[in-house]
Amino acid sequence: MVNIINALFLVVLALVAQWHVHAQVLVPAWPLAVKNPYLNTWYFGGSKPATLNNVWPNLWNGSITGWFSGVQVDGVPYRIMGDDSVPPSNASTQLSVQITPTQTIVSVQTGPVNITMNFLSPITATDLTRQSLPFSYFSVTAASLDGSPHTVKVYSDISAEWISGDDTLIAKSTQDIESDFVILETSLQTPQSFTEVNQHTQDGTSIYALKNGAGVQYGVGVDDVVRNFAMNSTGLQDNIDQNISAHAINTPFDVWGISADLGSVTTTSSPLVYAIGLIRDPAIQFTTLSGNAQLRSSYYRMNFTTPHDMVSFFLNDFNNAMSASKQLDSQILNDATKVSSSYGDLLSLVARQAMSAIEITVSKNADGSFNSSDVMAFMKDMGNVGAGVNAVDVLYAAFPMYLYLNPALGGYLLQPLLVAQDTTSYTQPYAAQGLDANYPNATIENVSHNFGIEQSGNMIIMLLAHLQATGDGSLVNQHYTLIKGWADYVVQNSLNPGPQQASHSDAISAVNQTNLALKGIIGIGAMAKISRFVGMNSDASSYASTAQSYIGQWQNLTISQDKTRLLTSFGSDSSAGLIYNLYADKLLQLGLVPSSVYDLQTSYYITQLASSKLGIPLDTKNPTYTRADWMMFAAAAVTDSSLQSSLIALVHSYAFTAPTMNTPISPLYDPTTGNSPGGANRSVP
Ligand SMILES: *[C@@H]1O[C@H](CO)[C@@H](O)[C@H](O)[C@H]1NC(C)=O
Ligand SMILES: *[C@@H]1O[C@H](CO)[C@@H](O)[C@H](O)[C@H]1NC(C)=O
Ligand SMILES: *[C@@H]1O[C@H](CO)[C@@H](O)[C@H](O)[C@H]1NC(C)=O
Ligand SMILES: *[C@@H]1O[C@H](CO)[C@@H](O)[C@H](O)[C@H]1NC(C)=O
Ligand SMILES: *[C@@H]1O[C@H](CO)[C@@H](O)[C@H](O)[C@H]1NC(C)=O
Ligand SMILES: *[C@@H]1O[C@H](CO)[C@@H](O)[C@H](O)[C@H]1NC(C)=O
Ligand SMILES: *[C@@H]1O[C@H](CO)[C@@H](O)[C@H](O)[C@H]1NC(C)=O
Ligand SMILES: *[C@@H]1O[C@H](CO)[C@@H](O)[C@H](O)[C@H]1NC(C)=O
Ligand SMILES: *[C@@H]1O[C@H](CO)[C@@H](O)[C@H](O)[C@H]1NC(C)=O
Ligand SMILES: *[C@@H]1O[C@H](CO)[C@@H](O)[C@H](O)[C@H]1NC(C)=O
Ligand SMILES: *[C@@H]1O[C@H](CO)[C@@H](O)[C@H](O)[C@H]1NC(C)=O
Ligand SMILES: CC(=O)N[C@H]1CO[C@H](CO)[C@@H](O)[C@@H]1O
Repeated sequence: MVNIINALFLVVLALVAQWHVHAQVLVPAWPLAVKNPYLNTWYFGGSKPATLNNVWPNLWNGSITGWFSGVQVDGVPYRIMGDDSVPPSNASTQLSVQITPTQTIVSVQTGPVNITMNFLSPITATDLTRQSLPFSYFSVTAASLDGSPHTVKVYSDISAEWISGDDTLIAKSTQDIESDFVILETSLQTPQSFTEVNQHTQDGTSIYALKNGAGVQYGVGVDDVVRNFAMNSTGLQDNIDQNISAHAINTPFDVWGISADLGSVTTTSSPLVYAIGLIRDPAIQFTTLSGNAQLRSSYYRMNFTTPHDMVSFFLNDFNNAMSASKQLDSQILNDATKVSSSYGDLLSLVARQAMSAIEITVSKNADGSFNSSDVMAFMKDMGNVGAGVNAVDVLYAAFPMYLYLNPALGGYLLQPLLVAQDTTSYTQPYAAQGLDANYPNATIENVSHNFGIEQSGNMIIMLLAHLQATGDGSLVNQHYTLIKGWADYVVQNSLNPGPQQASHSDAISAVNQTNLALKGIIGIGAMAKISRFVGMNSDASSYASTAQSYIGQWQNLTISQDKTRLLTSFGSDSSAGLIYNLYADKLLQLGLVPSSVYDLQTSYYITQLASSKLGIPLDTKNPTYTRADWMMFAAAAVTDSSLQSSLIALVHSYAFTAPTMNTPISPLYDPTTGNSPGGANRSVP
């Protein structure tokens, strides 16, 4: 077990060590409220980042999610977030930005005080209620710079851009104002179930909330009007504009704002904490080949049903969430630093990205109660990297993160794929690529494709990784025959993959890819262990000896004639590249691949370092193309720790020093320029 985790660390935990404390961090984008596929708002930076008070935050995909904040210090207004020239305000000066796995912290100077904004999206992978709750924290503290107290008033609002990708639609406003909380809610006047426009959900309700108390006021209405009131001496009037549903979201833009008068402050004793949420129910429509469409709810719905329940729990949980998040941040960064100094930075950037791609759900029984033993998780394809919902090759890339944080999550992600294919109506001999492409609809399709070895190998490898990390044999016991069918398929095809392709986005068209063949062979070795676990001993022996025989033949076909490296195509002695699937042999501790092979490929990567700016190509025939996730897998499978650090450092350079993009980082990039093909591809690295 310990060794498995160590192998994982190589992949998951290598990316940061020093915390970034700079006036500006050079990364493509910083996570702000990044909790699930639809509550996924970032600050887009890029190579010449503007300060947070000169830009609008964006949904991951690049459309504005209006979010404005300002303060009044001794009555003087300062804008601290958002790009609106109304109301007029004095310039605040951005002092520092710090990113940890769960927090993004921005400090600004507003005249005689420092204001610190903390954007916290907690990661609680073993607490499914908290993890699935679609809320993030935005908290604000103030500290006087001259030692004297100053009056501080904080204001913040969101627009209805959070609830629709089409701003010509009409929103409506509801609110729940009670003695304990101010809760402002917005949804489309006519929600459209399970529908997306520009990657936004069209059936959600956004929530902006603050604890109520002395000095707390709210206002809903036209942006300039509400912000003017909030930032001048009149203040918000607890007014809800009754005209919101008389016009489109953008004519004019309305905002939902809440202010708090902190009084005279030297140093705030506790932060002012806003909750920002985007709730939907049901969350996922899961459709099997029988046509049966199951409506599934987010896991947290078993605990909370009303916005008041959710907000009350979430805001009262802030101190606990903050201390647990700080603890997780330091655990991740400590583990990462043991691997390489630049690993922690990368994890700080991608931890929320990886966790926010998934939603954890439960089904309902016939009587309407929840079935708490039917947990399934669904991953949205966020950027064309894989193929669809629970894209099997994207799960494979992200799996180490889930194994590290809570391996049961991996099982919840595999479960719908297994259930959907374990029927007589699914007749492909290999595993499906995913559950179609129409998130939040998860639909199995009985279609043929060219990724049979890739996806079957991925499924078997992930099933064994999950089994080893959890000891939970329920998936492999229940679906043994299905999984064995995939194993038999890779037995038949791995040594002759022909035109089959590896992961959807590898963009290698060569025939007989050795890295793909290796995945199939490792899949056979993994199946031997699964068979042994379920007591099918003759299957186990047969798969084990096949895997042994194949790996010998594979070596003969894959080692270059001059014995300097592994080829990327059988029989093509000029081919070279990343053989990243070696990682699976390490992860599963199969010991299938001889150490001489690791050493050989390690020495090849060493020869490539001098000419590599940001990475090594997946295949040297396509020198403008590599993937950050596969670079990390390759790094995890080398036998030289200094090479390992160097490979991780290349990915770090791609992410941190050459941001040519301003969207959340994509795993696909040009290893010389850092550009992303198509400019937009992004998914869980
Ligand atoms: C956003 O999604 C659309 C498809 O809905 C796609 O065409 C576009 O490239 C994406 N943009 C980014 C920045 O990911
Ligand atoms: C103000 O912020 C800067 C940058 O984060 C920090 O160095 C300084 O100590 C802060 N001052 C106070 C009084 O908090
Ligand atoms: C504050 O702004 C509102 C909206 O523009 C305006 O009606 C009000 O008169 C302003 N109050 C002061 C004191 O300027
Ligand atoms: C309500 O909105 C409509 C459409 O934008 C506008 O014509 C009308 O003047 C507004 N009424 C009020 C009272 O603001
Ligand atoms: C949710 O409800 C379950 C069952 O009542 C309880 O054990 C769990 O602690 C609750 N979780 C939270 C975060 O309140
Ligand atoms: C709840 O889900 C489990 C797992 O899918 C299933 O075995 C069980 O039959 C379900 N319970 C009910 C009452 O449907
Ligand atoms: C599944 O698709 C294959 C073609 O890929 C087809 O031959 C087969 O009949 C389909 N199975 C069912 C049950 O529809
Ligand atoms: C999901 O299915 C529903 C029908 O049940 C449909 O209205 C909706 O457009 C689908 N969503 C997507 C993203 O295709
Ligand atoms: C793929 O490799 C196998 C085994 O070496 C060989 O028999 C087959 O001809 C190759 N296929 C192609 C298209 O090169
Ligand atoms: C590999 O090639 C060598 C030399 O041709 C041969 O002796 C050996 O049997 C081959 N091994 C396998 C497993 O095919
Ligand atoms: C990257 O995304 C673009 C569009 O956003 C798409 O055209 C291109 O095919 C994608 N590349 C890959 C390798 O998926
Ligand atoms: C828009 C605004 O309030 N501007 C103020 C900026 O600060 C100076 C003095 O500190 C004021 O004179 C301006 O009115």
